[in-house]
Amino acid sequence: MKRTLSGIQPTGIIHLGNYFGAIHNWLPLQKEYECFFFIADLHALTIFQKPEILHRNILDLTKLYLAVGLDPVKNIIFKQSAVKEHAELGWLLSCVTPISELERMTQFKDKSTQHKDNINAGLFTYPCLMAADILLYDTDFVPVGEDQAQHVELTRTIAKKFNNQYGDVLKIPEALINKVSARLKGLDDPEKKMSKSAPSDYNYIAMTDNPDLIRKKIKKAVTDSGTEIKFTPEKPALENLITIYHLTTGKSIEQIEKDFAGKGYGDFKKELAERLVEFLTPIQEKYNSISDADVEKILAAGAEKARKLAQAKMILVKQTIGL
Ligand code: ATP
Ligand code: LTN
Repeated sequence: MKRTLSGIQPTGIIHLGNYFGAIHNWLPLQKEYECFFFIADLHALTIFQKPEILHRNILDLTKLYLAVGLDPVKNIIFKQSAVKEHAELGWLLSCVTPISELERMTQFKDKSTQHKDNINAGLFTYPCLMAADILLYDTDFVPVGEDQAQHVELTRTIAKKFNNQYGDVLKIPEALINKVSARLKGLDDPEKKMSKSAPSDYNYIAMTDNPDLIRKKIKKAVTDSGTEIKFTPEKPALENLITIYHLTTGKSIEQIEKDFAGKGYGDFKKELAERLVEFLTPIQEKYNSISDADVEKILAAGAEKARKLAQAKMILVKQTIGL
């Protein structure tokens, strides 16, 4: 059976961009593949995290994985830091990764501009650890949003280089990117991606936002000039909102344009907010019904399964390189 693997950093509340860009695309994969979904807590440390908040975020992100329908029995759901082979392989891979490749990474450039006071070595070698996450499990497919495509590409480069140097031990993975949801934009700025670390809460709809807040945020979302509900790059803000409507309801873009023919932005936004409330309410109910103890148990069981596979792979890798 082919394998897929993906992870998200527990750095705050997950928003619609994370959901549709990543997790939503994981759901159908559960039927077809052996899936690994993990919490990238080691990666989160590349930006300073308050310990008690990090711990809470790890539990909450796992809860969200479960609430949206990732099955902990069928899939391996775990925390990266619980399987020490990730860090171990990360080191080995850093020894074949050219600095010049790491310097090209847009995420490194963005994050080191955003966090000028903490440009640490981990932020720079982040892609080596991400490559280890992927290569440790002989992953075939990596479902991510567009912003992670460059890291998956570098993973392929690192794996090929390693294989050239030592022999064929690492499987070359492929990114899976859903074109429609690859990059949702900020509600307050359609030029930038929707982001957890945006300066304003009005940039995103969090998966845990309550109905009133969702209505308020959609009402405040920037719109373009004109009044017609039309999906066009000339109206980037509206294009983003129509994409969210499409992803939330499953309605085609053409159908949405038809449904709102002759209506204005106000009507459209009101409807969009209600559809989002309908979509998020059952997820939030499920989320609130899961206890921390349940989450801890699931993470422990997942780590145990992941660890077995990771240990076997590391034995092979270490033998190959003469350790
Ligand atoms: P931060 O703002 O802290 O960088 P983030 O919101 O970009 O965080 P990540 O944890 O880096 O979130 O990403 C988790 C997953 O969500 C990744 O697969 C990423 O590609 C995807 N993703 C993040 N933002 C978006 C977005 N705006 N549109 C589509 N996918 C996204
Ligand atoms: N870099 C990713 C998180 C991540 C990941 C991975 C995704 C860490 N390791 C391995 C896919 C596969 C992010 O910021 N979302």
